[in-house]
Amino acid sequence: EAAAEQDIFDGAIAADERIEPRDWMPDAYRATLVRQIAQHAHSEIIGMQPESNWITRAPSLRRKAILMAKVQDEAGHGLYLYSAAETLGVRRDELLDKLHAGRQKYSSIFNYPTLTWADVGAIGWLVDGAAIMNQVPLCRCSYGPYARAMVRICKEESFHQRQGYELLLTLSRGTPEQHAMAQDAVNRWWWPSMMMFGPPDDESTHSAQSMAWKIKRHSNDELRQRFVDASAPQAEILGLTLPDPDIRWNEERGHYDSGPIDWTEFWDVLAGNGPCNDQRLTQRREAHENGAWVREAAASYAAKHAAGRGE
Ligand code: FAQ
Repeated sequence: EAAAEQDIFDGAIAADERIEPRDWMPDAYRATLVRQIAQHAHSEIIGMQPESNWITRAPSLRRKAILMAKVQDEAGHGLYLYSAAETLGVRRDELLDKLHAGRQKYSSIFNYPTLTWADVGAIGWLVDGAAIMNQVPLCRCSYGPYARAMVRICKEESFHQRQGYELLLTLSRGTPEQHAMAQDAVNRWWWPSMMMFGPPDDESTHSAQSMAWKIKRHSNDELRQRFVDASAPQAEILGLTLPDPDIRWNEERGHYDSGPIDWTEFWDVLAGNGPCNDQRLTQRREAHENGAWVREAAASYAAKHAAGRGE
């Protein structure tokens, strides 16, 4: 019978059909989805911290309203993604406990500091730009709830990317000091954004299996190349330089070439030694503890409501 179930699953994957929560699936498929969706959800909520650092210091009411909306969108993305993970039979509080204990990862990118207002622009342009490049193909992921969650997330991410681009363009065309601030932010965020796509293909432990299961549709290096190809001409329009002297158009390949990435830095950040790892996790744990009364009140309200209906 197990063999028959495996055949049905394999057939559905081969036919590009969606796997749904009640369908039989291999344990390893379920485990890899829980791992990836949890990491993704954690990234969204940890990712609120670097930008929220600037909400109180946004330079105008308009910029402040935009930034608040963006950070709230990220909380929303976290919620859709935790819900998608729950359809695989895990509980949200278990996932949060693992994040708080440092036993589940979140994206390396959120362990870097936001030093100036221009960082908000660089995050929108580069970090959200990289996120979209990686996430649009996830709308076609073989697991239904994850794929559907990604559709709305991607629409919101593309708005985020444009607000960052517009912010940087404004700074770049501003005073020489503003231009320099924009350039400095791009210098600091470029390489960490390149690392968001994950290790090179020959060091990516999960890629081959995830691609066979159609969870991932493209390899880490393929998506990274697309990101360079999209970013190089955008940088020119912005009047800013990407901090990689090897970036140049390669007529033969039909792609931009780029220079080597410092993978030691990437693995170091994953090991917990990035500039802000401790700060991000501490702030997250504190926020969770400070929110305990809200969870208790909600649970108690739900219990009272259920009792009132005689259920
Ligand atoms: N950071 O075998 P692979 C956002 C880990 S966007 C940390 O290649 P895989 C939006 C990987 O987990 C950011 N860890 O792994 C936003 C694995 O470790 P494990 C979130 C990384 O899964 C913008 C090991 O390295 N986006 O939040 C990273 O096949 C602005 C080996 O790697 C997503 O999560 C990294 N960068 O490919 C929010 C997208 N890269 O689990 C706020 C969904 C790799 O064995 C503000 N995820 N690792 O312990 C994915 O597409 C994939 O999981 C990849 C990694 C492509 C990230």
